Amino acid sequence: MEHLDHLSINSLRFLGVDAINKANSGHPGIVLGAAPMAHVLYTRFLKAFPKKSNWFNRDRFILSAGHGSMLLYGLNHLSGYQLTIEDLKHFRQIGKTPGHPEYGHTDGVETTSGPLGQGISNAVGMAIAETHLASQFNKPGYDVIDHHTYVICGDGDLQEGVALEAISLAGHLGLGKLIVLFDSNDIQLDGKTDLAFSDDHKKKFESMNWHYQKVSDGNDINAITKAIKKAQKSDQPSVIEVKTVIGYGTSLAGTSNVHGSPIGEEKASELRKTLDWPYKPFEVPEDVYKYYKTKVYNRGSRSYRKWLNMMTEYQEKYPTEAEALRAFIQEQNPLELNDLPSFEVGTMVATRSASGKVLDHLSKVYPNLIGGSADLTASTKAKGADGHFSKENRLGRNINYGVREHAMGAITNGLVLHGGLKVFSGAFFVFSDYMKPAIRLAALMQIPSIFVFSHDTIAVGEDGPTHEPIEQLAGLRVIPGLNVLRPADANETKAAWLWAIKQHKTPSAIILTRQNIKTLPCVSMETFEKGAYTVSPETNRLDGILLAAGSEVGLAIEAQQVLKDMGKDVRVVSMPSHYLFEKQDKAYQQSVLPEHVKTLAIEMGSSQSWYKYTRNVYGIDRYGLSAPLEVVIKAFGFTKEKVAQAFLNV
Ligand SMILES: Cc1ncc(C[n+]2csc(CCOP(=O)(O)OP(=O)(O)O)c2C)c(N)n1
Ligand SMILES: [Mg+2]
Repeated sequence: MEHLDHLSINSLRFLGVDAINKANSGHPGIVLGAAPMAHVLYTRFLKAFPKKSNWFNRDRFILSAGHGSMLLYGLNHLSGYQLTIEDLKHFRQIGKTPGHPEYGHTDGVETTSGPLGQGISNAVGMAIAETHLASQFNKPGYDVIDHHTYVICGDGDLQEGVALEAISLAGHLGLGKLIVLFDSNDIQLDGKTDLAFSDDHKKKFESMNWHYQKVSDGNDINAITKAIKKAQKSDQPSVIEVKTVIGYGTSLAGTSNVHGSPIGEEKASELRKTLDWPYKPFEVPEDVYKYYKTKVYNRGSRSYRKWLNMMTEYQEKYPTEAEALRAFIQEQNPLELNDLPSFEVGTMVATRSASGKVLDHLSKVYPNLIGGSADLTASTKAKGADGHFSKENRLGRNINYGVREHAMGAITNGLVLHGGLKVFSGAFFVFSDYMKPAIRLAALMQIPSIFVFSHDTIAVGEDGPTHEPIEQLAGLRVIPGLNVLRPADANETKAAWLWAIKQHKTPSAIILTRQNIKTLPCVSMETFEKGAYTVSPETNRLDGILLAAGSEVGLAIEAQQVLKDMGKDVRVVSMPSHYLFEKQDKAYQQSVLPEHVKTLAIEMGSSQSWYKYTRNVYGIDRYGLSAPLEVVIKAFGFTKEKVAQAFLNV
């Protein structure tokens, strides 16, 4: 091994060991074992310019095994990202080096990883984004979008269902520029992987249309180099299983004891002897900094400049495309509510159908809008334009996810994280449970993924309780930073989409009906954005308020009439978004929902999320029924008479 490679790899190892010791917390095992492959990747392959960490055509690198965060921080520190040695000394303290890598928090971190399986699935989204954008923009001699997506993952990542879903789809789609380095050390948290795992990785990957290679010695950097070169030539996504030793060099090597606890001062001293490392904690030989400066930073700088020059020529030769690419990257939003199709008041339209129509329109306005459903396109109407995205048609903007909801969520996030695209997914609302970890990460990362869900209540009907959401609305509404939009009709659906598509930092879940519901007068965007508003006012005297969302708004308006006939003058408030309503000032909130006015919240789902607005909730806190929807709705008492009675009973 070259002296400088050797020195660099051990720098990474000791930065990890010492930072983890100082924090008295962290995962040294993977840092010690996987440092050589990470070093090879950065110094010999990665095309990234740390000074411009958001350079659009950079290679993406995802440490899916996010518990190895100190490896990433070490690499990024050496490479010249905004990450100082002081930051490393504050590993796992409030600051730039949190326990697991956090997107938007630390320079050079491409995604938040740590929940195993998510990172590698995000990477599949990034690789889809790359091939799609390349097909939209590249011209002969001008490969303006041309980068790899690299991943380091561990045994745990590959045991997760989400990863398998994503890997299977990546193979099917032939994402040749996705290259996964698998830190295969046969150890995980609880012990040897064979406690719970006996798959044949080679057979498994090959059967999923991946290019598989094995490197039998994780310290053999030339073998790793050769394998990456070979992987780059493959049309299939590639996995390189690199056999490593967890906790390499320590007396705990090869055991799970070194997976997730600091090795301590004593063992660190022993390791210094074993690896012949005379340096103090956090001391990095100057030659290593110089080496990374030459191999990563300067090489990246040259690639970046080359790309800028290419873009200048591209701009001259293909001004329209260059302008379109700029618009993609800058996330421009040309649209207003009036630009979208309108829905006639009084017509009966399912909001999923309205959503489908709006989406078709949006696809025309936004040539960078891409997405698809998990084998439910016909039901969710969440379908992208320009045909199916496939090996043969990289221009297709409809992604067929198959029945892989969890990967769909994570891939959606990866597509968004790549940049340049607006991205949606579609599923039955009840199966949002299958996507929850990815939705949570979108919220945590503050990225504008759009999750479309249809079949929102017990009104699903015949399919019965397995398919009828109850607790899902409450569950999603408590995710911090996620805007759950439950439009009351076709026109609110339009507004919901417009809101979602204009976001830069907020993910949205748009919750839609299966059944037809009455179209209400069009709400202005300004009013909609307040999250709740009076959709049908009291006539003279405010005897009370019916507060609802989604299909129950129409029901509340009918109940308002029943109450009127009984001499009660009530207001109906539509609340499509708790999230947006919470952002309004007290004065507005109180103008819509004045205190001390009898208020009944109505929702065909868990009562849980309404108690902050009223003590009186007409909800459903049990599972549904299988029968025609009118029967189910009636059985649960969601008729205008029953709702009116419930109000009177309060
Ligand atoms: C979804 C999820 N489940 C559990 C964990 C906790 N966890 C972190 S690392 C790990 C073991 C992973 O094993 P492996 O990928 O082989 O890492 P190694 O022990 O080799 O470092 C577990 C269970 C997690 N981070 N994410
Ligand atoms: Mg392992």
